[in-house]
Amino acid sequence: KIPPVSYPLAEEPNEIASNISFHAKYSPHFSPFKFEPEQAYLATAESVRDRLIQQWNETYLHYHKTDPKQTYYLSMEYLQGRALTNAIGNLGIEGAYADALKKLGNGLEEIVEQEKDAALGNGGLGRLASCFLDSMATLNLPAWGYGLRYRYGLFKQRITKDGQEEVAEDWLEKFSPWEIVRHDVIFPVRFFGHVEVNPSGFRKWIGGEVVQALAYDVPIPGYRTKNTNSLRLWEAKACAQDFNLFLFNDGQYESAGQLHSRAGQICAVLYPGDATENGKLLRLKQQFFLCSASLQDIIFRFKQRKDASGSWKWSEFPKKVSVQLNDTHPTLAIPELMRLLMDEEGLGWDEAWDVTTKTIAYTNHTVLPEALEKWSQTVMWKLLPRHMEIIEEIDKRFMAMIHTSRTDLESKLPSMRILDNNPQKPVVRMANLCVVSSHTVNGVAQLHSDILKSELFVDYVSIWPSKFQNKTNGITPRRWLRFCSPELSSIITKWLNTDQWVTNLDLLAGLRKFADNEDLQSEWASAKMANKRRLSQYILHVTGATIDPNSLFDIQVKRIHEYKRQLMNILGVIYRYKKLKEMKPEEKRKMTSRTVMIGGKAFATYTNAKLIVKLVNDVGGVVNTDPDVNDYLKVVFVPNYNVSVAEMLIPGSELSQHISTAGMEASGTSNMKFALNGCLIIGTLDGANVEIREEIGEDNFFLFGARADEVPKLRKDRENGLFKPDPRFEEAKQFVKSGAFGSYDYSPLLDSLEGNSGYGRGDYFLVGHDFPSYMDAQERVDQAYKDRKRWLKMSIMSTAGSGKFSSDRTIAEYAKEIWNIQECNVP
Ligand code: DL6
Repeated sequence: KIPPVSYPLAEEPNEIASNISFHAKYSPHFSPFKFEPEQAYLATAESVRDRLIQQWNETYLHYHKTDPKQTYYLSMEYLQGRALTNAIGNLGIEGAYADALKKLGNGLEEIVEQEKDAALGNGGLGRLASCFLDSMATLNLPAWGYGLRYRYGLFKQRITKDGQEEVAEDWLEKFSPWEIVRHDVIFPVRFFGHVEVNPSGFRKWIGGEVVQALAYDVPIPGYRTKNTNSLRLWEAKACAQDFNLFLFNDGQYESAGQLHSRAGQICAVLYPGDATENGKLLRLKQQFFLCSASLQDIIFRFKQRKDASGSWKWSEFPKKVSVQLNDTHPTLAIPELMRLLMDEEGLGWDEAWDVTTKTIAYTNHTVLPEALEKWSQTVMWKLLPRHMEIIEEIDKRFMAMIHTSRTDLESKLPSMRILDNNPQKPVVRMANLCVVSSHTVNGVAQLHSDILKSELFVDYVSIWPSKFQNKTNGITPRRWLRFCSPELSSIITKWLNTDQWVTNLDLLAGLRKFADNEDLQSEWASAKMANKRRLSQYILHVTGATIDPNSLFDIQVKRIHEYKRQLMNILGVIYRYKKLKEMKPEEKRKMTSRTVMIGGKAFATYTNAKLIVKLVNDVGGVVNTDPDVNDYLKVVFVPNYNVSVAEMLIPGSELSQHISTAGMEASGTSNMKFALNGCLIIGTLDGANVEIREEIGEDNFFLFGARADEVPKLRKDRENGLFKPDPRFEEAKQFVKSGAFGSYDYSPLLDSLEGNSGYGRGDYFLVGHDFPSYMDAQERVDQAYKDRKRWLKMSIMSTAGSGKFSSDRTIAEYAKEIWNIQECNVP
């Protein structure tokens, strides 16, 4: 119990200014007497954090006292982005802080720019987790996130003459004010070792190497609510006694600190390269580290709350705890919960299995075969021998169930089993383990969930039909409209006559009836133009390219992957460039002027993705310096795409490309962010595009390409030599081959579009098949853009139809239909 403190939280600008100065003076991070933007940012952040800590403590105490059922979201990735704008926005104190900073001689905009993105994620899956945290707090749900505190997170992307270069992103270099280390929250996590059986048959995992998991908490404030939840990030460390003083004094410095250095590797980077055995082992260690630390913490809290209320039973655990696995990365939570319950708490198999399967739910985020995790049994036996015993037992019992009660499925068992015992390469199939052991499995958009039920998990559906659900993804309207586009937000508030849309996004539908209104259209156009100007400045700053805010801003930003088909985009641009070069001046003048922006990171070892980055940059280098076309076309590669870059790009966008091969993008979430910001979509019927199109109306969506159910036949046709390429496609490829964009060897990329079959060959992603309809859709875009009134109407309709895609809706569905948790308002 801390004695009462008197620390008035400032309310008005003068008090806030003095509070910021207090932090600059008494919690300085630099030499004294400096108050430059960097220091001002840290002092401001600490002043905001004081408030959050107060709400945070009250939230924790309230949850502790009322002991509601709580959800724990386990994710290897979070893309939190910057926290300051979000925190003051959610607390409703932007104005007061802006005024206070002005009094101190600083602008809020400049101060927020000082913050580095917390980039502990890779793409949509990580950002989804962060949007979910925002919604959980806003909906007053007792729900926490668990993750890892990567020192470098995902790499920083630099663009050089050779394309992408990866550099460590040191977001913690100069201290993050948004995390608080909890020295009292620390759990041991074991690796390697062996299983010992005592005389009474009890099994125990002993020996090996033990590291400590230390908690760092990040406050997650809800929008205009007192509830402030936690994101608990684990850091791995070794103890002082693990440091070998004897070896050190003997001059063997590296050996002396070996355990410390091994512990340090666990949270060094997200997705370390896994081409080597060492790399694979490290990834598995990371996954287990997250699962073990989080479950020990969850069990500790369960017992602590129960101890306060008297007697309790383990059967109550699923009534108080729900664990959501964000993809298969945290699958080891299943055998770890079984182990903790059986070996540490003394439960029998049946009781432990009952508790585990009632507690854990699994979200699938991909059907791509290479992304469905399979771990080598050899590596697993080495690192986690007790868990492998448990997994074998789950597999054995699953087979026994099929043999006794579902003999019709016996022929399917080889692919349904958790263990694939192929003697060449025995593996554990993590998705199968999740499906067998979770009470609920969900996909992330309707089409994706349908594919899970009809293809990937079809055989399990016949055993457990009600286990499978859909939860279409969503995005937080706070970060992705209210804060990143304040101008458009004010217009929406004015026309809807309420700002309640920020927490009830369905209200946006009220804009539909004004979509033709000239006043709204003109206000809308000027807000979009202000955002385009701001974006143009940014592009100039980061790339040196001058772009015209009057041109159509056409953006594709996402991880670079062949299935996302950035290659189709750039081939389309190449064709456009070639045609512009061939046109007479009067023909050119009829063309819609475009600025095409492409951004995204390519995984360090993914050769073709890196080649795409290089090609886009090379095309930009030629097009942007060609006076023949410059008034009509610019091509920019936006470097180091991350959350704060997205906050700049999306409000200024007019057209965005979501053009994956149908059936391959589970959902997509940037499509939702763009549509919410009044940006029109050119896209395939894939992932959440399908639902977006339904909501905003098919007239407001530029559709093209094959449907998911046509894809298998198209691939077969291709294998049988039945594909006839469109001349435009051939011309674009030929232009690259001719050396128009330099002499770099693009043949691996171009070759992937040739041939008849195979993943990565034979145009598996159907770029050639979809290219003509893509180009036709682009033609429709050009025509629509010429009709300003029509375009503005479509833009307003996009925003108006985006209500469904609030993560508040998604999280409310998870809470009701999967987690069975209720809101718990902090009084
Ligand atoms: O559900 C979030 C996000 C989806 O929007 C994307 O469509 C999907 O690709 C992504 N999945 C992953 C998993 N691994 N892979 N590939 O990142 O999840």
